[in-house]
Amino acid sequence: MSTRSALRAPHPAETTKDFAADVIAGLTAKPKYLPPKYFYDLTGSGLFDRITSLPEYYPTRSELGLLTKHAPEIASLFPPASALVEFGSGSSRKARILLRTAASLEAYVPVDISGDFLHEDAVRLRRDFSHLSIIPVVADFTAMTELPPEIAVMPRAGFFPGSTIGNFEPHEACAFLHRAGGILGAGAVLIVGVDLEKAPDILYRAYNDAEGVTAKFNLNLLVRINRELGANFDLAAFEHHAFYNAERHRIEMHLASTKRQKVRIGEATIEFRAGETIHTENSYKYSVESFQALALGSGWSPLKVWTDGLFSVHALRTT
Ligand code: AVJ
Repeated sequence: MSTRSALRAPHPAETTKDFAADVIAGLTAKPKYLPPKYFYDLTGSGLFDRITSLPEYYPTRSELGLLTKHAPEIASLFPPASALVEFGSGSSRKARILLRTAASLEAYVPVDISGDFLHEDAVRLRRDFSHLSIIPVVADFTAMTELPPEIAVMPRAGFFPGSTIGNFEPHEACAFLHRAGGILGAGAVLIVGVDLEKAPDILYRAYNDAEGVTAKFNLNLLVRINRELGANFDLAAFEHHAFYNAERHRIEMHLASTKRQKVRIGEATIEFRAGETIHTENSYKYSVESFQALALGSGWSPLKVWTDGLFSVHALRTT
């Protein structure tokens, strides 16, 4: 059900040591921050799954609707006999919509950091799409530099749904698009899902749901730090804050300390002022035009875009 990670265990490469180092670096920085990739432990992935079906959280529903409605047209843009490469495939739920429609595809290459999940999913994909070569790649898609040799001679299409690109700073999104163009090669097509800028109250509600699932998802980072790094965060002394920063076109999520307090993480002690926050996530929002401009500056020409007024799916071709 999730865009990027149905229930999955952390990748073995994502060691406790990296986690500890990233947490200490983020919490000793000014202002304090934590990398959003750490949201997705088993509990966090489950909470994100629940977010995707909340009435206020429109992106997943919108994108699934757009992919379903426009699948034939999207599939018609894939080069003949091509391989579809998905960056951060999770459960492949969205790719399946395209795989069902795109008769011209020869291979599907889901790239994900979670090997267990990927290999389980590959078994199901081979059963459901017996005409396709299913070639899972266990990798951090932001660090991936090459494709499997099996698809070396095939033309490629790329797929990056879920508005995961919104987690990147715009300059990082540009760098990712550049690298994706290099990996996919000349003549490649990229299908990318991008959440749209819209009335701030709609954005606000999508990250401040009535049931409090997003708050739980955000606070779960502290639960995870307590459990995995032996910290003593008092969960009752931190609050979920999410708001739209219109100037920077992004939703910001923070965890705000309700009082002056000290928290111990292993050997380290971190001090909080009353009201001080840990910045846990940015979710950038684009207009159709601002995303097309970003793509053009990153080696991609806009081919076509589909929107429902809330969310956009872009088709790009390497320039
Ligand atoms: C998975 C990064 C697209 O930004 O909307 C959902 C994550 N955070 N609710 C998003 C998220 C809070 C989501 N992305």
